[in-house]
Amino acid sequence: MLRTTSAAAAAAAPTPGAGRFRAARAGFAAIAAGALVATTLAVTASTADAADDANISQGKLTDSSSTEGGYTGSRYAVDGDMGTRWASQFSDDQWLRVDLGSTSEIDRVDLAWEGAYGKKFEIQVSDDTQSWTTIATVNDGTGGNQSLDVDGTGRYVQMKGIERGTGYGYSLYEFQVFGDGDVAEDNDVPVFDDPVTHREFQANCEFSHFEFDDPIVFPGEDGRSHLHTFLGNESTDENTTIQSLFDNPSTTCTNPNDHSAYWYPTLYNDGQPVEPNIHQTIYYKSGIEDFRSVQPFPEGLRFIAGDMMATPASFENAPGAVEGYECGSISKSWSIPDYCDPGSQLNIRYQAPSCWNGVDLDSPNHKSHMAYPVNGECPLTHPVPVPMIEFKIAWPASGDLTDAYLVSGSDQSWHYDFMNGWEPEILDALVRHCINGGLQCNPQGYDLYKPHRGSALTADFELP
Ligand SMILES: [Ca+2]
Repeated sequence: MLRTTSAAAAAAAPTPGAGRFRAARAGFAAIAAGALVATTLAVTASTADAADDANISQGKLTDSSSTEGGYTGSRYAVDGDMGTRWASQFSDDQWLRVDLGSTSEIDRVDLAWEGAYGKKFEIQVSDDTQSWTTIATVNDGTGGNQSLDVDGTGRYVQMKGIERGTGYGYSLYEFQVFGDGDVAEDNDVPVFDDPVTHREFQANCEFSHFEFDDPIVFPGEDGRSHLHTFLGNESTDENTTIQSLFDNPSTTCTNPNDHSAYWYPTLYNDGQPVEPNIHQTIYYKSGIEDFRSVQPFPEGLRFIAGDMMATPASFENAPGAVEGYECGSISKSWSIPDYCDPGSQLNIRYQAPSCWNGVDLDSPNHKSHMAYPVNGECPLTHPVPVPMIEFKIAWPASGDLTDAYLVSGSDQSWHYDFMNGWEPEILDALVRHCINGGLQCNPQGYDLYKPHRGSALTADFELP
């Protein structure tokens, strides 16, 4: 269920596929001799001991001080393609960095320079991108293909330019780090150069139905619950199970592959349930700083976000609190406003816990198998980062709301329930492309502001 890392796969049993990413020293020389028009690296057959001298930079995440322009981003220096290159702007103090994914032993760095080469530069390693150790210094480089024997350990490796060899910048066709570490699979997390402002996609769903049911808290007990408002899977009732979500896949969500059930206590106004017959936004985001490590929900995961027993103080200070209630010009209201401008919507934004304990799909209180991140990281007790759901629920409620209330109790009793019914490969594609890829995606997995990054899914919400 969990996406295995390339490290585990490569270390356990090198496969012919993994071997495609292992360019031996001889392979690199062959490329040089074959001129720079070659489009892929020569490869050697995979062998059991290849990991001692594997190319552990190819396909990994990269960063750089600058790029010269289009199609010269840092990722082109680790794409295994001698027809593509990274190029910096035209000044001395530039760097190219690769994130090996985990701390690795490094014993060689090969550089394939374009005409814009580094005369003086250093190879440095780091485990945090803050403190760097120099493991090679070149003072009289002449460009071309350079192979540097080194002895270092670190997660990040960089070429730090000191003095350029020409009036241009620094440009590398390939920057290859060899050693004992993880070898990327070609379906690993995408590499990209864009500044990251978001790491999310929207899984918007419309109102489906009201029921006095709760398949998580009162499974099998018809009419046992207070009134719930259901979004997503149209079959959800007291008998809903993970299996039934897939047996009855019809959904009000934009993406037809999202068979998940989402529900929350119904809002009443003037004694009547308020049907949220307007657009509902459900974000799937990264709740942690290292958005590249977020994994899809495991199949069958279900949980409750929020606290029915919350006090005004605990509601406001809850880790899931975002804006509280909003309407018109009112925001960060920790109770339902008494009055909202006519025509405005009543909204509430609330975030779910996004760290899973890696074991339990549910727990007795339906919460303790999940946790909120602490200081941007998942705690050791709940080490698996999964998407952070953020409900932005909207009700068509405005004007006088003095008689509006949540059926669960106080205004601070806001909570919601989730049962994962995503088609696994579709959720996986959206998480990789949009969350791991640092995008702001629509339900199709497309970032309107970064069209060059493409779309995770087709217009029919299928895999490309
Ligand atoms: Ca390249």
